[in-house]
Amino acid sequence: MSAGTDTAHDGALATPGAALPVPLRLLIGGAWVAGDGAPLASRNPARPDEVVAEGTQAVPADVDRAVRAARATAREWARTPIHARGAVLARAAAALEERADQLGLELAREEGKTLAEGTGEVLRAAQILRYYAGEGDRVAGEHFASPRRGERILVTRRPLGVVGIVTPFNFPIAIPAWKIAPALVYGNTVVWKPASTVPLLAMRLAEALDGAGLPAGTLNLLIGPGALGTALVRQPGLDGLSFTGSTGVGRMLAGEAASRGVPFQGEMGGKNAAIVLADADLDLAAEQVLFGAFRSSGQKCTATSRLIVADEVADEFLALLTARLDAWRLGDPTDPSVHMGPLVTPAAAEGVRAAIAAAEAEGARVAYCGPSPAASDGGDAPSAFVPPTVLEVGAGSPVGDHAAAGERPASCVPCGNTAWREELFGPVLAMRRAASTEEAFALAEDSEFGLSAALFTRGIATALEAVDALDVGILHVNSESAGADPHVPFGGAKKSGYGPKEQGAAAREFFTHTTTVYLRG
Ligand code: UN1
Repeated sequence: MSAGTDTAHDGALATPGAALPVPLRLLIGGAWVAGDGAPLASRNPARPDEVVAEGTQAVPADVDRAVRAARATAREWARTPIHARGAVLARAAAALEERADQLGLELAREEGKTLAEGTGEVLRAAQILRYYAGEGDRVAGEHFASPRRGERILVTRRPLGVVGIVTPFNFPIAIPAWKIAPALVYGNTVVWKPASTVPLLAMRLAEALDGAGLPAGTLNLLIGPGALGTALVRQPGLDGLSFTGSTGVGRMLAGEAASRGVPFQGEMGGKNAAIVLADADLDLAAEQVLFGAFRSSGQKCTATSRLIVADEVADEFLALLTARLDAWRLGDPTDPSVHMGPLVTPAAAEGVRAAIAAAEAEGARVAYCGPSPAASDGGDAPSAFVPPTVLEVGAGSPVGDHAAAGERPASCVPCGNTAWREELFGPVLAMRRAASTEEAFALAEDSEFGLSAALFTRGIATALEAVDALDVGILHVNSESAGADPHVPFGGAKKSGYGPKEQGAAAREFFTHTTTVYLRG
């Protein structure tokens, strides 16, 4: 439990639903403190006038303080029995479960996803904490025979030490939980920099862990701009960095980490395809493509952003999808009847609108564009809402520079359209038609990313063929491309990921290293 508080923050999980804006604090060395940096206001993207939380940001010098605090407690935490470390996570999970409705509301207000998704995410974070809370009961290392008499060889695990965690806005509590929980349970101490657009939910997770009895300095929370992440990776005292976010920032941090010999784990972009074949249950496929593409306004790295449909069912499938989209309500995400809220900020929405315009200028056909929601109470301020949009690309689109282009059937020609290539992180689905299963798989592979894919078919042989044909980290057969369970590996192939995968036993590969012990009596 933290001590040395220099503000009114008592380290307990505050009661959400209290008057807005909630005051923000950083957690450094066990003290909840105001930052010395610029003021920060976290606004409700559905109601630009509503400030959800406010405070002051950390400055680069705080990174140094936080890393020192994490270093000071690293040895003691590493030697704390893993079951005791897990017990802290279990208590934090219970605290989140108890307040799931209130925290879910705060999440919807701060990030813009629906109340149901927000509450579900809080419960998911608790589930992740519980999974890692049980790590002490699982296999801790390996035991090999020795070629020499009287000797055994053990492979044991050690924590890295002080790890940096940099997390994105789109899962403000679940992604931090799935990095911080394994980091802590394997005996690391943590300096965490969340996206500055979702500081309230970050503070809530840190409060739950702090209130559950983490020793001072074991988890440090720095709220502030991206420059803090760069300062973190440049800290000489840092022993590892786990990042989820944009490809550009991820590659920059990976380069910095590599130049310092610091292990790096990166979960970056996705341009995930849903492939609907002629033998699919089209109604099920339409439901799942809708969820994959438009839940959370498409702001998931696992979102379905490309749709590949077999020629013979393409029009029928589009009609089914469009009918569902017609019943899809946009609006204030805290209204339980709403299916889709705004993007995280008006600026993010502007970027997606510009990309749609670029895609159209490049020849994309608008197959569907939902109605824009009525102007919110933000007056003339730019809206954070973007309606669900389906763009058919292909025939008329500029063709990318691809060596194999000349050898492929026409429909398989790599497509250079912005909506097909770039991760837009919004409710935009780029569609192409395929003349055969082989073409459909080739189109799915026409991306530098390889995070997830969804295949809709009734054919088991086709599904098995997809396992070999698609270079992705996650393959869904007859379900949407998003989603992840805490006990199995999560991460991408190709340029979607870097370093060991996340979650389940895979997380151990990043957050620990091995010691091989040659043991003679
Ligand atoms: C999910 O699909 O439920 O940033 C999780 C992201 C991913 C997490 C996806 N790292 O969207």
